Amino acid sequence: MAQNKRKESIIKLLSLLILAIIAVLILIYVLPELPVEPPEPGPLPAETDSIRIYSFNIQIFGASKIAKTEVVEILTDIVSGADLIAIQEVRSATIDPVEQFMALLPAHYDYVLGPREGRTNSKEQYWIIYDTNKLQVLAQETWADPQDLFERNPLAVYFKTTGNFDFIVINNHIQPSSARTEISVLPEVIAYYQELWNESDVLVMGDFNADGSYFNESTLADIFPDHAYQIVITNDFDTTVAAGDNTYDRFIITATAREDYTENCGVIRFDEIYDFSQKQILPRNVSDHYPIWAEFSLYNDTD
Ligand SMILES: [Ca+2]
Ligand SMILES: [Ca+2]
Ligand SMILES: [Ca+2]
Ligand SMILES: [Ca+2]
Repeated sequence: MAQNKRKESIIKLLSLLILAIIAVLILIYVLPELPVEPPEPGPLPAETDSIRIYSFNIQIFGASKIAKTEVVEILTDIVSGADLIAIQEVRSATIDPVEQFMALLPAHYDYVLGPREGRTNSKEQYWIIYDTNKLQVLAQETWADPQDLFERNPLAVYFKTTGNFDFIVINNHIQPSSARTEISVLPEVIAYYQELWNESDVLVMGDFNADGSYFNESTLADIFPDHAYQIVITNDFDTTVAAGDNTYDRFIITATAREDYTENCGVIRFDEIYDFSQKQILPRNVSDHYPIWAEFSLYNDTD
């Protein structure tokens, strides 16, 4: 009997020992392999192996806007969160407001400013601000618009990054009253710059006025079909500060940029990010549009 009991306790001890060894092995080999939940994607800060590209209709940027300190504080904060931001609606007879704003940004930001565009006295310029620590301009051109279809001819800029990602940005402010005509020409503009610069990745963005009474948004995918493009800012986003729900602002990429796109995108709700109850200004004094953004890997490009 006593011998049986000793046998039992030895078996128990051995089982415990084996369990302990298995537990240690699990700790050493299995746990480190378990996937860690990725952090919630948010607009800030960008990963170091990726870049955040914004588009923003800044609404009548000129001497009056640069004089509003609280507005400028929010604008510089938004722009500082971007690696590249394509801005629409610079309206100024002089370059002074642009230079004053640039002087408020960290010194490693530089910019491209397009010519004054528009058929009437009200002229607008496209403005692209970018982080020179990550990006370099290879070429730039304003679309010549041979058939005079655009109120404001799109601005195309060819960028290369510190990674292998190189791409073309096309910045647009589509005229609301001829939204369908102008948007329909964009694939032709895209194809032209793809050939000119031998670069297939094109990011087309801006205030397209592609919703509401100006444009039937359900037809956007007919102009930018899925096999050739990805509409990143889809019809369900609200890009307007006003109470209505409209996707006026758009971010569309060519198919070859899918490999570069990290699937992170969004709208920057500055009316929720900043505490306007402590300010003398309202969100609509900043702009009537929210900035939109999408994130791209610096190292996945194959073309
Ligand atoms: Ca490329
Ligand atoms: Ca919509
Ligand atoms: Ca809205
Ligand atoms: Ca690519």
